[in-house]
Amino acid sequence: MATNFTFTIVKPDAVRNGHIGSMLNKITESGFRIVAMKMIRMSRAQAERFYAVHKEKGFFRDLVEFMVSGPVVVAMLQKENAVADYRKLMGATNPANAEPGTLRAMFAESTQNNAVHGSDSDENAELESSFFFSDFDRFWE
Ligand code: IDP
Ligand code: MG
Repeated sequence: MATNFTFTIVKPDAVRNGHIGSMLNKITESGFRIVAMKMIRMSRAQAERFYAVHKEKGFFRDLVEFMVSGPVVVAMLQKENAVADYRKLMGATNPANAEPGTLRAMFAESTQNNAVHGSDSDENAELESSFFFSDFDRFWE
């Protein structure tokens, strides 16, 4: 695919705390175009598969419980250098270490309940996007 994009999740804590609008505003103001989006509640099987890379970690069980604890917003974001720029916009995994003005500094509750997911590579951006969206759901420019 010629276009540059990343995949994001507004996590259950941020949805519960009423931050969907503010976060999407910050994301679009930062130059990302929303090219696919929907609100869903992940099943346990989906959450386990999505975070399979972390299944040996001590926090895996709690992370899955958290991700199925309420609805989330999943979206694809298009921008030059999307993956790296979005990781920068998210801030550090632990919001206490996140730069001021980043999504996690502004909206996260804790290391686990950290408001937002963003892909860590172009390959994972495509894998994660295809997990939730078909080609027909993607509104490329
Ligand atoms: P990332 O989301 O910044 O890429 P990862 O290391 O890929 O961070 O971890 C995935 C998710 O697992 C984090 O966003 C966070 O919700 C959760 N997590 C990561 N490390 C911990 C931890 O030490 N304790 C509890 N939850 C964690
Ligand atoms: Mg990660």
